[in-house]
Amino acid sequence: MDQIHIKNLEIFAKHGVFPEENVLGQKFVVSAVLFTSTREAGQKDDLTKSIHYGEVSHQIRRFLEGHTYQLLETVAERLAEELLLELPLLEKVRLEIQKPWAPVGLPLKTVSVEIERGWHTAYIALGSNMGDKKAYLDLGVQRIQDTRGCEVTAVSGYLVTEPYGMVDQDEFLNGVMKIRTLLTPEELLDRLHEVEQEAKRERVVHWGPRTLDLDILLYDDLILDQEELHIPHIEMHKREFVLQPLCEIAPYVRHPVYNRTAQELLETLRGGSQ
Ligand code: PH2
Ligand code: MG
Ligand code: MG
Repeated sequence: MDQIHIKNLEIFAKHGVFPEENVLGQKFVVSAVLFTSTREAGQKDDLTKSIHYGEVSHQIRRFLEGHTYQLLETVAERLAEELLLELPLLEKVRLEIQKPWAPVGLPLKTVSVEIERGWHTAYIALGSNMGDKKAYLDLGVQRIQDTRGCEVTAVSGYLVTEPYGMVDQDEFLNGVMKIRTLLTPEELLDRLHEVEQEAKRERVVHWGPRTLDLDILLYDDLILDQEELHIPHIEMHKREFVLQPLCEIAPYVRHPVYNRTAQELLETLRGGSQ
């Protein structure tokens, strides 16, 4: 991806762990790499199609002057989040924040923290088979849309499905949503659990009746296997109630393990020749 660079922007601010740093202040030096496509702006010679590095530089200065954090890590984390939330064309940002006068008591050139943060694309399955099922799925979509650093970009239709696995329970309503998120997979999972809790979900029987179930299906093309979190969702290719709504909003999205599109997985499943 194309990059716009801001190098060694000097700002006087008051971040630090020592109280005197919060009073006296010191010099900070910020470098930013803004990842964005410059193609259209370059073709049309039109700044509104790009990111204005002058405005961003002032925004960075206002941010550092307007807050006081203990850690450079926090300055970097919060600043990256603010830039990603406020600049619609910014896909990813790399920030380095230096403190050349850090009170270390030893001669050094500088200390710094560097981070890279950006938007990710995830697909989340929604399911309910208790109470007002549609209202629970709607709640799931709304709460994720209301979450800072999450934007719902597509929602499939909801479909009524027979219970899979433990079959002696009420039929389900299922759907899939596509989101853009700044959250890590673990943070996203925690947020989904909070929303499930809000829907008063009680985890009584494994695979049993539930008011609201929110499962991460895909997160970019990440493959992750942890005790509590498997991405892609381990069963997604076996479940028509997942693949059908997924195909409605993203037939071409590719499963990174099986290297098949959602459409291909659905056809294979329906053909019964997995
Ligand atoms: N979820 C399960 C188990 N079985 N069956 C249907 N039809 N829909 C679901 O969402 C579902 C299920 C465990 O999460
Ligand atoms: Mg589930
Ligand atoms: Mg679940």
